[in-house]
Amino acid sequence: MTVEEPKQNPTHALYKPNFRTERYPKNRTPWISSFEQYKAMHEQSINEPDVFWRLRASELVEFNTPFHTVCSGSLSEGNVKWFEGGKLNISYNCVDRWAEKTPDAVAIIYEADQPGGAKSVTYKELLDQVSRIAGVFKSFGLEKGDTVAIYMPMVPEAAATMLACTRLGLVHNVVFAGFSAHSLAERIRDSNSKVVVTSDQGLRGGKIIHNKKIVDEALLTCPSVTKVLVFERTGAEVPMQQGRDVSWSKALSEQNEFVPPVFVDSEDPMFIMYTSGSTGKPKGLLHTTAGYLVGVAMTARYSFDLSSGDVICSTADVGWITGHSYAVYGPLCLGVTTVIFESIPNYPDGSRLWKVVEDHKVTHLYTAPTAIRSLRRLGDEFVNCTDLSSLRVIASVGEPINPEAWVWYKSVVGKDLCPVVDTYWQTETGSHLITAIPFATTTKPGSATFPMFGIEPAILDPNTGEELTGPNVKGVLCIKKPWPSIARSILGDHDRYLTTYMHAYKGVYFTGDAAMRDEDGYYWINGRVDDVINVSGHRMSTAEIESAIIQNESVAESAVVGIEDEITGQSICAFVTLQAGLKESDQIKKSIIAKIRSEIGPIATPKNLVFVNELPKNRFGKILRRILRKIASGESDQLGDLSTVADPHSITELVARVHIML
Ligand code: 6R9
Repeated sequence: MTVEEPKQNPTHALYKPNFRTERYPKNRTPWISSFEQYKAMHEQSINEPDVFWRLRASELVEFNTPFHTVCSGSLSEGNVKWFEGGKLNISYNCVDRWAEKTPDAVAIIYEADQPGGAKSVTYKELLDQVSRIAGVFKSFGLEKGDTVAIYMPMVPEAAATMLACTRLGLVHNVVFAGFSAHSLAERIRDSNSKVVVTSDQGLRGGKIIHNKKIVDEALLTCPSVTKVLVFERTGAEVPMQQGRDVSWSKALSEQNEFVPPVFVDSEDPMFIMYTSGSTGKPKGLLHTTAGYLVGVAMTARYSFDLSSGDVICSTADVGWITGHSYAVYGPLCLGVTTVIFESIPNYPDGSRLWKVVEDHKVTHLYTAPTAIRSLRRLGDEFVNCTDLSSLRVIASVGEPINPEAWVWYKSVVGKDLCPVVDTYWQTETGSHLITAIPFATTTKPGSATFPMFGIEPAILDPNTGEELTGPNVKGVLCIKKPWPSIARSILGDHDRYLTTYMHAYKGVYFTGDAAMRDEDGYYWINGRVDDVINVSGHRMSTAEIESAIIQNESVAESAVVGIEDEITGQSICAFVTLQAGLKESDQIKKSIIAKIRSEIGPIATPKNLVFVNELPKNRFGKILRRILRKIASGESDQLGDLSTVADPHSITELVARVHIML
């Protein structure tokens, strides 16, 4: 693949990087300071992957036993392996080696939910805590390969728990503490987790979340769990089940021996992360050790231009892949400081996130378009009353960022002195796929720009699977070659892994996203092509929400679609038909919504729920979501080809109905 500097294009603004005029420390140069350097490295990563990755692995990660093979296997066979023969330990790489070298450097700054409650954890202190937690895990009888579920608020202890798992070769399964007891139980059972680590309660935006209570409820259907370690976040009295539940503070204080890291094989499982696919059942993506760590460390270094002394604040919860890769493992593997932000960007007011930047002298901010859009709406005063002069790189992730939000981020937050880095990637990919390089790439607002090292994208015709080469092409986005941090499987369902990602199109990895490559070779991500809705960067499957709705006895059928939303990117719109003879009521609506919240969690609450008499279907009875999406988006005049609709009259009625309701 060759990429060229963009031509001046009147339809897009171009932002040329120049670290000498931006806020760059005088005594440093960026890791990559020109587009030529990016191009040369990218070409090497594609043409001589062995040379490129051997170098990166040796620069970024310490192996206890060196690997003999850089990469083997293929995407089409779904048997990719990286750094085989090597042995390493993740917690050693992220904690011990910095605790030895720079013990008093700050590893984590904890910004608690209530402003003013910040505290710092040095690498030395982090090592002590990780070792103690590992000691507690050993006392529970956990052994290499066992799985631990983590259902915690955004506190340093959550990161320390993940690191303690990796210290012993345990597999962690972090579940976002906003998921319901039902969703948590499903993930604990599917992963066969033996231990759950949680907190008495959580605090988010001033609201109490009853984590322990939710865990107790989930465990009623999880016989595999023998121990629950309960971190005292608020100190509230919570019921403790004798023999099963263990107090964090008590158990950790009883540990008095240092627990050394267990060196594991490069391809040993490291963690499972559940995400929504196009069917109702969430997928447990399995990531392995060396490839993941090399991938996140490499991207954290180059996509963000991170070095020791920097302070990164990634606002994503550790329950999402972004929290794993760029709040915990990437930054700590590089020995930098990471801010763990427990609250939400607008609590108690719209300047909270900016205050965090000011208070902790954050150099790198990584957040989602939905946060950028909602903070923008609150007005520039909230930004301008804070001192953001520490910021050097501002980045975005989770969904396409619209050019207006991008330009606001660049000018109002970055004062036109910081590059905006829009990073496109997925739970499955472990680390960035397409991203600007902050001091090398000329950016266009709304484009994720160019492939990261080792990534060879292809745009395919969705129907024929043929690669569309050249400029100005639009199709489905695939990746042609394996990269180190790609998920190796879906837990317990390798066939689903193969069919979803590897066999959808021949010989390539299928992302599930549509994309366009413009005349200058820039990539523009256009969103999902499958039945996945992305609300504020949270992936949810339509099928999962529909199956929660259908559990209500009054409901006959339902269809859920994602529609464009100014703030959250997409919002959920649910169409519901009731059983014959039943009349819609507020009460039914409320109970459907309550069910969705308890089955999946509050994040899956539909913004609109519309009762209709009939859903549009084709002659085989398949619901025509395409039509519902158009109607819900107010585009009833552009319904397109209706020839497949079984009963065209139903559409007229539906349109009239929806216009009254929405
Ligand atoms: C990291 C993460 C993945 C899906 C992905 C795509 C969307 C993520 C994006 C983006 C446009 C970006 N997505 N980043 N779309 N521009 N910069 O978000 O992982 O939760 O698995 O979601 O999110 O649709 O396929 P995950």
